Amino acid sequence: QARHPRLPLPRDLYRPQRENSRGIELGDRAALQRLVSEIATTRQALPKITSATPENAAAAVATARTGFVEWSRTPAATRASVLERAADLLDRRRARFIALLQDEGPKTLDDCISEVREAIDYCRYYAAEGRRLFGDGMAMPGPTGESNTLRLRGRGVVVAISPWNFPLAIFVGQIAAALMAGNSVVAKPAEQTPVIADAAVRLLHEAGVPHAALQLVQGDGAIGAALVAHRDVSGVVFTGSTEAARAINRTLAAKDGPIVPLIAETGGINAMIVDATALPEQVADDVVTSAFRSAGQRCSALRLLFVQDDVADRMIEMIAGSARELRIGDPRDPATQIGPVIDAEAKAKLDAHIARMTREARVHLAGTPPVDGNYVAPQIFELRDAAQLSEEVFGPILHVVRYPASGLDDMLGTIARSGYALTLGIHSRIDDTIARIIDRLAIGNVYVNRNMIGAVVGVQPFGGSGLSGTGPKAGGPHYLPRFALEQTVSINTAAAGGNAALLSGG
Ligand code: UN1
Repeated sequence: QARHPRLPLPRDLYRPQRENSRGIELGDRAALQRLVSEIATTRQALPKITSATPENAAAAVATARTGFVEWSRTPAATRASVLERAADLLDRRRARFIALLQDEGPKTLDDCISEVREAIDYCRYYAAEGRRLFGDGMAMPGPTGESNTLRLRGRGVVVAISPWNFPLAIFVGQIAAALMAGNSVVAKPAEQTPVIADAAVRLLHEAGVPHAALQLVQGDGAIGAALVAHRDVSGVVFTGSTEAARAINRTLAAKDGPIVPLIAETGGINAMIVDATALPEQVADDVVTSAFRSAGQRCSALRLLFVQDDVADRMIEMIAGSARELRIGDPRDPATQIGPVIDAEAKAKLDAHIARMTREARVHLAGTPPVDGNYVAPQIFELRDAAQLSEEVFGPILHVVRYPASGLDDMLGTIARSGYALTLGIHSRIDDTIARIIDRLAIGNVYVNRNMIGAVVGVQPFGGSGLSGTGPKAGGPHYLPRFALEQTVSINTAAAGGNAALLSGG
């Protein structure tokens, strides 16, 4: 240890504040208890939702096309007010949405509280950004005698395809952005979570989004593909698998007619690097949160942990010890920390991976899940080589690889070559090491000496590149413009009467 600097230990572990907007502090027991009672009273049986036909999908695009005309002419400030009203309604009906997220999600109470808050944050953030960007346009300084303005305006009908793992936040976030930018939207939620989507769309309509400007189309990937292939679609925003994003790209590329942009956020084999100077307690806490929270069903979750070999035994032991303590069970029980995975198919896939890893890797933690339900208990496997993990495994399964002090550059090469570039964790107390890693790896979201999930809207813009997506980052300043067309207007202001007021009130 002598070759590492001696640094003071922190008094407490750092846990990022998730409560970034109004609402329950997770530590406030009384408020939490009130919320839990309210959730119980609002709980209803989940209604059955039927899938759309391809004809329904085509009709939705046609309706959205007419809806675009009125909505795109609605002043940006009015569109922003509608989103703000939606945020207020979500806040007021938080208990109802939490019940839906617990039942259909199925998500833990902590995850539900965070998710409703994130949906609210998206509405408010895009409303605020929209007021700033879509108001009067940007005056471009130039020669006298003319005015030059760069304006943003809607593209047309945007198809929004969202995942089951954030059935409210990402669903609402995509729609809010597309609407704020002046588009009409045809939303296709994941087929696993139709009820939450249905409730969210009703709320947006109630908040003032015209029905024709927001159409909901329920169904599986084939319905999504039909929407993407429709000739009257002007943009696609997608969150889901890398494979599905590729398929969308191929469909868009093969279409006759206008070139249609794709905004995609996909998966990752997200790594965390822990060197010998890292603080073990902080590492254990952050690894457990990053790998196992939400049952590992976040695209941001940690999959591959690289630990410097001289501290690896101790680190792994501490991580396994903390993971063993996690409470796994019914997501409606407020004490539950890990709920079930999304469905039987997901569980079967994860179980098959666990069986393979049990044969091919060293087992450090092999939890046993409750028998009834789609539960997968946290697992920790040590690999000889990072190449043993070649694709994203979407569940509470952590893979560990040891690296020698001299092997940092090789390891960075391995991470870079994976082609995924979504999230990265670094635990080190050597600034040069941290800087070298950040510099070498063009990964979308880098988290230093903290956990690597739960990006906060407007604070930690989220998204990656390469196999992890196209950008721009959700919840960041460049997101809305990508949903819009740019229009440069150059006016001769020296002409009789001048035309300087032409663009006001946009
Ligand atoms: C996803 O899981 O599809 O930072 C993306 C986070 C979340 C991840 C959302 N914003 O953990």
